[in-house]
Amino acid sequence: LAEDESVGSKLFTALQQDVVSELETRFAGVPCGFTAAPGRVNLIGEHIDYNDGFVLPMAIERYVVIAANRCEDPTRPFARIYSLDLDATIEIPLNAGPEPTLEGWGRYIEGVFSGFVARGTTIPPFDAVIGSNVPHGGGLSSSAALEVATATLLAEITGDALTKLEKALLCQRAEHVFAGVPCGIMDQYSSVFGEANQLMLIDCQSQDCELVPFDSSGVSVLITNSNVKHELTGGEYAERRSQCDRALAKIGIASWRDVSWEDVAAKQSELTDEEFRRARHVVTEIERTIKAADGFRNGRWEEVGTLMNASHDSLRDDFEVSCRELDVLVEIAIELGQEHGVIGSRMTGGGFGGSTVTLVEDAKVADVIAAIQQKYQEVTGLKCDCFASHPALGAHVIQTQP
Ligand code: GAF
Repeated sequence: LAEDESVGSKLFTALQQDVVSELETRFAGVPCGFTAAPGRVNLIGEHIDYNDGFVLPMAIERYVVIAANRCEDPTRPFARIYSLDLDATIEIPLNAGPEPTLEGWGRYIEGVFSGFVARGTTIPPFDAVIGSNVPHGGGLSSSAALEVATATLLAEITGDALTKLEKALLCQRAEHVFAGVPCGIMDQYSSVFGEANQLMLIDCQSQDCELVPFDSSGVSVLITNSNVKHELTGGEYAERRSQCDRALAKIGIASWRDVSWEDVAAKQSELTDEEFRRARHVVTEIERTIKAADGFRNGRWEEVGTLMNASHDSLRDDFEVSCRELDVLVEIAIELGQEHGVIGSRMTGGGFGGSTVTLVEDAKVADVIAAIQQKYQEVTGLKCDCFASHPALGAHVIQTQP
C-alpha cells in the first residue's frame, strides 16, 4: 500500500506539471487559479443517497486539475478551456443561463458556471487547462470531479465564499440540469468533503457527515475497473429512482429512513414484484451501511466483508444494476477469499459497468491484482485495470511557488 501511495501522489504531481506547462505554452500564462478535485469510490451504501440513506464513500487519489489565467481582454464574454485528455477547446459563456447550450463535457462546466451566475457572482474572462487521471466512465465520479474542480476554481477567482455544502449542491444541480442525470448527493459531496485517511459516513437526509478513520489498518482498498460501460445507464438510473419513489408512496411513509423491513413486508401485496425488490434493497442496504461503518471503526473485517458481499448480491438480484462483467470480478475476488487476503468485494457506483471495490490485506494486494486480471481476461476476454487507493483529500486550491 505504501508503494501505491507514492504512485497516487506521483501521478498527481505529474498531472499538475502537465497542466501548468500546457497553460504556459498554450495561453502564455502562469496560473491565477489552480485547483484539484478527486473522484470517489463508495465502500457500501449504493443507490440509497437519493433515498435518504447513509453512504460510506472516500475520495480517491485520482484527480481532475484545472489551472487558469486571466485573459488580457476584460470584455471578452467567455472563458476558454482546453482539455489535455481530449485535445479540444471549448468556450463557456460567462453569463451561462439556466439551460445547457453546449454538448458533451462542456455541459458539466457550463452547469457550474450557471450555478455561480444564479448566485449573482460575476465570472471574469479567463483561459484554462484541464487534465484528469480519474478513469473516464469507470464509475469513479469523473464528472463530479470535473464539476467540483470547476466550482473550486470559480470560487477562487471570483472570491465567492460559498460553503462546502453549497458547492456540492451547486454541482449536483449542474449534473441534474446540464447532464440530465438525476443523481443523489454522494459523488459531489465526496469530491468536496474528502479527507486523507478518512471514510465519510454521509447521512443523505441531514447532509451531515461523520468521518470514519481508515489508516494503517493493514487493509487496502482495491479498485478494479471492468472497462465496460453499458449504454443503458442514464435511463435506468432515473427509472430506479422513480421505482423507489413509487414504492415509498405505496408504503405510505414519508422517508425511507423511517421504513422498517416489517413495513415493506406488510405492503408486499400492493407493490409490484420490482417495487418490492427495490424496497428490500433500500431498507437492507441502509442497515448494512450503518453496521459496516461500525465494523470499519472497530476493525471487524470479517463482518465488513460479509456486508460488502451481501450488498453486491442485493444490487445484482434486487436492485438489478450490476452486469455480467461486474459479477465476474466480484466472484473472482470472493473465490480468492480470506486465504488470499480478500475480505469482501462488491460493485461500486451507479453500476451497469464501471468498477468494483475490494478490501484486501495489504501484503496480498499485488497477488490479488495479478489473479483478478488473469482470471477476468480468461472469463470475459477483457482487460481490467486495478489500483489501490488511500482515502484522499477533497477539492482544494493548489498553492504555486511564488
Ligand atoms: C451514481 C450517482 F451519481 C450517485 O448519486 C449514487 O446514486 C450512485 O450512482 C449509486 O449509489 O454515482
